Amino acid sequence: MGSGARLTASRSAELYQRALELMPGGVNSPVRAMRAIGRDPIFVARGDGAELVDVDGNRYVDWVMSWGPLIAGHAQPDVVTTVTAAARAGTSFGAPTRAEVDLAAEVVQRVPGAEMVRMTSSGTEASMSAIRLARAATGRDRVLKFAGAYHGHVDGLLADGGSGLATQGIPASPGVTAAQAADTIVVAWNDRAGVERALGEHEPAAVLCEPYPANMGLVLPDEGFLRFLREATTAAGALLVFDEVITGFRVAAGGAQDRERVMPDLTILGKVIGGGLPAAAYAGRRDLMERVAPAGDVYQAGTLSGNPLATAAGLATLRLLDAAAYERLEVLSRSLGQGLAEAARGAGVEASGAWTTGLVTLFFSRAPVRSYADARACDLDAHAAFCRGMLDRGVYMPPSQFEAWFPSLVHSDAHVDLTLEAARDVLGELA
Ligand code: HOZ
Repeated sequence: MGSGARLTASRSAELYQRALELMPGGVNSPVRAMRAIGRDPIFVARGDGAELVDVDGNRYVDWVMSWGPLIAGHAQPDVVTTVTAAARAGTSFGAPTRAEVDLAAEVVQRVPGAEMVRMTSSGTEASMSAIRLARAATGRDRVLKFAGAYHGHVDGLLADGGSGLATQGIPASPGVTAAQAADTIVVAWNDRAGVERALGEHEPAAVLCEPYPANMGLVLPDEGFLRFLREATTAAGALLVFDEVITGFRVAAGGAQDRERVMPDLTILGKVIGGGLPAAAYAGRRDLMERVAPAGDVYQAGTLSGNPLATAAGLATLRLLDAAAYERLEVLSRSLGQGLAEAARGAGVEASGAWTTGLVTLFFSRAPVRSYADARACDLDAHAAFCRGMLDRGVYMPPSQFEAWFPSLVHSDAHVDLTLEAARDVLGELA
């Protein structure tokens, strides 16, 4: 690690060649591939706090942090100890455990809109299940989502999706039926008139949004937009569903709904709730959640839901997230977000920064980014060159303009300084 270092990659290259023969694109999730920045993926050997070591022995400051779960860092000692103890007691039972009750209680205590919780293994499952519940509760089929938002790879929610779909330029995936596509209404983020129109024309079961969209880069809501969504959905008889897979327990103890004081009917959670192991959940109003089987008739299930290792990791992580932790995360995120924007300005590169507690993006666009269309208009070649240069200097940032950086509690001021020094260097070359 260190500014100016050039990396070796022979073991990564060798593994990638083998992987290409065995797995589509050589990876198990497209966002890992690094095709959008014109290079091969880096194979990781281990994580250490806020740093990654690859199979060639190169060390990086990690700003991806497994795409969000690792708010407490790689191999955090409390998490490792708790998970190890849980594993010794058995890795899965298919029967209820005390840890599930404890984790559900933590969620209900922290997340304002969560009166009851159902755990799943992935955010995709949680999104799919929340939508099923919204449809059952309202007797309506359609769902309104926003362009550039990503809610996992649920068939009907892939339209105009952010994250890997945006990175690969896939506007609508083959394999989604016409009926599923027809039930999805897509509106531009921050477009009040578009939402009003769609609510009137389509009578959706739910408006589904990431309250702070972070799968097209971080695109914060305009002032009052979330409150507008709350009022407009109530008036239209639709549910408001917040996908807080990324923002949950990250931007504040109770997620974006806590920060913005806007209460959704249902909330989708993931990433931090599993502390780096596979766990997610959906939660919400008691009257809605009691429709879920076996309390009610809306079926949803999972062999590994509430898995003892994942619940142990989630609980250990949540217990580290006190008020001081969020203060630290805010200061760190501001230093990084503002520092990157200043570095771009200093180098004369057209860029605009976006940041909130625990999330940062540098858009290669002169104008502030308010929508997916704005994000797509960024200079993607410049972003790719920036990213390659940062990797060469030991900074592992998201290899896509359509993803956010994930500051954590274990990033130090020195990590930020090293990152900004590398950024000034690379941006200077780009200019
Ligand atoms: N949702 C994550 C970032 N946008 C990435 C998960 C994945 O697709 O692998």
